[in-house]
Amino acid sequence: MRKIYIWSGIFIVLILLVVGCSNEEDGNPAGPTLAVHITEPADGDTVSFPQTVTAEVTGDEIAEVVFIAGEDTFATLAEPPYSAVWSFYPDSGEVTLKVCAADSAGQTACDSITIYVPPQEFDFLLSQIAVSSHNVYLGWTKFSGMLFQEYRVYMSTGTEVDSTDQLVALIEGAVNDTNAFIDNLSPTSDYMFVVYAYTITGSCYVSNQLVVRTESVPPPHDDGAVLIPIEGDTFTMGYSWSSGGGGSEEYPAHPVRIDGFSIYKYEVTCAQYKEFMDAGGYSDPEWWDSAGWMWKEKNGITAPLNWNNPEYNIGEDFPDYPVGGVSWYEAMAYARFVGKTLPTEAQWEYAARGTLGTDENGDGYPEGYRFPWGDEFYMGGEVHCNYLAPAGTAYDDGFEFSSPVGTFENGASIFGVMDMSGNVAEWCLDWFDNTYYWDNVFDNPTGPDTGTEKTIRGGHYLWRGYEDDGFYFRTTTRTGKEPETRRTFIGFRLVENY
Ligand SMILES: [Ca+2]
Ligand SMILES: [Ca+2]
Repeated sequence: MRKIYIWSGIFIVLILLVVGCSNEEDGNPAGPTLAVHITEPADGDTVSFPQTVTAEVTGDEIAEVVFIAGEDTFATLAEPPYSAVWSFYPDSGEVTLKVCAADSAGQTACDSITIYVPPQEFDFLLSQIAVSSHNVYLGWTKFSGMLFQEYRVYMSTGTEVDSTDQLVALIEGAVNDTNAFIDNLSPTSDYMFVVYAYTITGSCYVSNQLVVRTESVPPPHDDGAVLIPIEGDTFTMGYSWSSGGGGSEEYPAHPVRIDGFSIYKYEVTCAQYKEFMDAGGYSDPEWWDSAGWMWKEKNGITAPLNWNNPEYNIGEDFPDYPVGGVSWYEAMAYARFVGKTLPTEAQWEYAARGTLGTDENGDGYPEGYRFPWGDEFYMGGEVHCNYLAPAGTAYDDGFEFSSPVGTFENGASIFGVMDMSGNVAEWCLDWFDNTYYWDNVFDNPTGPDTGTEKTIRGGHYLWRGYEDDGFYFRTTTRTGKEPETRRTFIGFRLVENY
């Protein structure tokens, strides 16, 4: 009997406790206790990637659920379903997989399991995508299941290659870049390459050793261009005219000595450029430098901007028109294709302004012309170049966009070079620097050693000139654009140096 009394007493106490809890809930609902249970994968499982991790989370007002593998948080979810994809391989071995939840009251709960990551194998294959006489474009396996933080490409001229050899490419923090362009190689030579790939946890994978034989140097292509020889001389470069103003980047006028060279009479035409395209110019690394090739690859460039777009005068239907829509890289690739180069800014300016006129700034050398054809934009009341002017007026040149090269015969420079002002603006070889003239480089200046923009000269068909007497079409006008810039109104011509 006594035992019965005792149990009855405990029973009564329990009922009181439960009732007491119920009363509290009415005033401040706390809901079910926060709890986390990982349902996929199971404790002890061997996982594969990508691996889906799922958890059951119970509780009230769950604020966030965090998924952690080892030290790495790979997902944070605010709402159910609490399921996340663990994408990247960690190092092989046992890994603690943890899911933690927090509610709005600040309570937390976690569940953790131990899973096994098997050793990962992938075919880390290094191969040659393209090769020329002086460079090679390499590519290797892209393995999206593993997070790489660094690729290192080593090169050797021996029979083995490893990480003690010359490091020729270092790709950091860019897990998606699995290419390298190695330049400055010798023709018809054997090179051996290997790639070391480092994961974010420091593991290293090593590719196969790849032997590459560079090609022989191909002969330059003959594009049939008319070249005008220009004798070496000293001329005034930059701005010094007392009237008409000028940009500060044109100051100061200074004497410059130029060696003799030949320059294209016309801007490079669409017909000429098509020969480069038809010869596989865009897929042959022979004609490209590293920056240009990687820019082209990254952007999938296979033709000039608006090539064969009937709204612009660029493409197969416009053989006699200047090619536009080319970056500085494409202009340089074409130049190498024909064994020539872009003019230096000094060569360009000399071919445009010449050595006639007075010595206005007293440096002992004539000023040359303000425009290729003379000192007045509308000399003789005529239009001398393709620029932008209202249609149907006396200023109109008759072309909305570009015009066939050499259309404006009265616009020739004293050397007979055509379209130096107007039609398409023209890339030059030099980096652009608006204070470069203050360096007063006298002998064959080639511009600053580095920069962010390449020099562009001559003005183009979308620049106006009728309101300001052709201010932007003067032979001294300078501007610059990043080498990757492509505009339908920017083209180029070339020079041959002796
Ligand atoms: Ca025009
Ligand atoms: Ca031009």
